[in-house]
Amino acid sequence: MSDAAADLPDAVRRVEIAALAKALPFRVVRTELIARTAEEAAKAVSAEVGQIVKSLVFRGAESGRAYLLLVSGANRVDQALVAGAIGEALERPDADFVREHTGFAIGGVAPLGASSPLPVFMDEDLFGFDAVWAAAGTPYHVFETTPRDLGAATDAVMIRVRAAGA
Ligand code: 5CA
Repeated sequence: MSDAAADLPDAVRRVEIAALAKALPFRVVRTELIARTAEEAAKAVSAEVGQIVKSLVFRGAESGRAYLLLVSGANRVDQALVAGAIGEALERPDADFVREHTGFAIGGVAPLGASSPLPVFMDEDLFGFDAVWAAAGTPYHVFETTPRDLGAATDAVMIRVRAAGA
C-alpha cells in the first residue's frame, strides 16, 4: 500500500470531493494488489472480509431507479428482505447501468461521489466493526472510515440485509 496524494484518477477525485463536502475524513490508499471484490480488498488492506464495504447497485423492478446498498463483505444480500425495506422488488443491473447511474466501473464503485444522487441503504452488520474499508472509485483505491461516519456521509438508511441466522 502507498499513499497517493498526487495524480489521482478522476473517479477518486470525485469521491474525495464528495467526502470533503460531507466533512468525512478521507485518506485514500492505493493498493498494490487489485481489489475488485471484498475478498481481494480484505487481502490488500489486511482486514477481515466483513470490514470491507461492498457498494452494490440494484435496480428497482418497478421504478427502474438505482439504489446503492452498502453491504458487509461477509454478507450476501437477501433481495426479498431488502425489497421489503426499500418498498419495491429489486433486480441486479448490468455493468452499463452501474456506470450510467454512478459514474463508477464495477470493482471501484464507492459509497459516495456518484455522478447522480441515489438513495443509499447500509447493512447494520457493518456497525459490528470499529473500522471499515470501502472502494474509492477504482479497484486499486480504498479508504478507511468508521461505520458511523460512513452512514452519516452517505445519508444512509440502516437496514438488515441478510435473513436472521444467514
Ligand atoms: N473494490 C471492491 C471492494 S470495496 C468492490 O468494489 N467490491 S464490490 O463488492 O463492491 O463490487 C464487486 C461487485 O460487483 C460484486 O460483488 C458483484 O456483485 C458486482 N458485479 C461484478 N460483476 C458484475 C457484472 N458483470 N454486472 C453487475 N454486477 C457485477
